[in-house]
Amino acid sequence: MTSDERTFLTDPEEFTDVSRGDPVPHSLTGDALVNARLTAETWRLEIAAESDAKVEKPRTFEASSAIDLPALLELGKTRGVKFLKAMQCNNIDQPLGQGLWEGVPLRDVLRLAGKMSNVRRVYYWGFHNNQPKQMFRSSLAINQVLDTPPGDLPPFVAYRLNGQPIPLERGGPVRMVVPWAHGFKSVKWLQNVMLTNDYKANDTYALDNNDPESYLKTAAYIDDLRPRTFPAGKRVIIAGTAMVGWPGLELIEYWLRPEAGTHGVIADDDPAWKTAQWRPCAIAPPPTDWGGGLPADVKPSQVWGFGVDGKPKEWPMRFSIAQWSVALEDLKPGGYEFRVRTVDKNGFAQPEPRPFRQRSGRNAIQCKQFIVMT
Ligand SMILES: Nc1nc2c(c(=O)[nH]1)N[C@H]1C(S)=C(S)[C@@H](COP(=O)(O)O)O[C@H]1N2
Ligand SMILES: [Mo]
Repeated sequence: MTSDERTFLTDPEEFTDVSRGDPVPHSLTGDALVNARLTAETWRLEIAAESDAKVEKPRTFEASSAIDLPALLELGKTRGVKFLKAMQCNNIDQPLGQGLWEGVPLRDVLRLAGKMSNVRRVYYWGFHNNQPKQMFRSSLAINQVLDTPPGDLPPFVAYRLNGQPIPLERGGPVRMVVPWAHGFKSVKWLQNVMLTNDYKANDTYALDNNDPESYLKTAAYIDDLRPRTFPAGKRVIIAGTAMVGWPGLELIEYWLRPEAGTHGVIADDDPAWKTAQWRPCAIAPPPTDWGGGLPADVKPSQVWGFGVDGKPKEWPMRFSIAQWSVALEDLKPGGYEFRVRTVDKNGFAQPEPRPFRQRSGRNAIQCKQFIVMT
């Protein structure tokens, strides 16, 4: 997707899908879908406890006491939250899509199971068949579920995306949304919550050398250049996205240099990094008409991060996508290398402060090459 095609909220159908399984759960139909409890009528959420953790009123499939969708929606009337979040996989460059997610904080849902004790972590997973390839679990420390820093949002159990029921492909009827985290914490087709006294993460993603706690990184990504050859004397426009992660976003900068014949690769210790001239990119302003950007029945002031005046408190907003662009004028004929980086609110320029290439969020500085013709 390029910046011309990208809308502020991504059509749920247009998200990049990375779901596991064969067949993927969202390909089920008819009775198989009903048996999987993946329709609005059959969906249930189990809350139980294991390994010395206790819960007063377990809500289980077996005892027909699991929570159903009407109960969740009822809770949403008083406890509901609305949140703009970009889904960002920690192993894929561009964000997968951005949505307005609505749901109920997990801590309020847990109250439906009464008192709990001896709990250190919360494990959760969604519908899966018995193939190990389809299993997908995640977990949170109990304090991440119960406490929230002022001005932030807790993990929540989501049932609406862009004002509509969450489609099956996006993990509906009900999906977990962990505001600060990469996509793998936001488990789709959520059906099980297990309170545990275990202190270890059980995340499926950890098995593949991923950091199971990796908070969203702030990082910029460049849209594919189509074409990659430009006529001389014509302005060259380059655009892309930046993920505004846990440390916020201060600015986005680009560095343009003549092609150096290394196919756009610069070693980490190359002195060129030290003399690079970084210049600011333009960041797209908030949509002027939020009424057009948000579902009809949602007022901006009801959404996390907006003030009572209906304006975003900071821009770009944390956990969403910033769109940037650069207009390059009067370029001499030749080959060029174009790079872009973010600087976060702590003053760290990408790929700092966590330069690890993968497994805790992709944030290597990207390079796109192009040619200006004679
Ligand atoms: N049940 C389940 N939930 C899942 C996954 C999965 O394979 N199964 N993939 C996760 C990963 S790795 C990511 S990045 C996001 C992607 O969300 P999306 O498909 O809505 O774009 O879903 C997460 N939730
Ligand atoms: Mo992912």
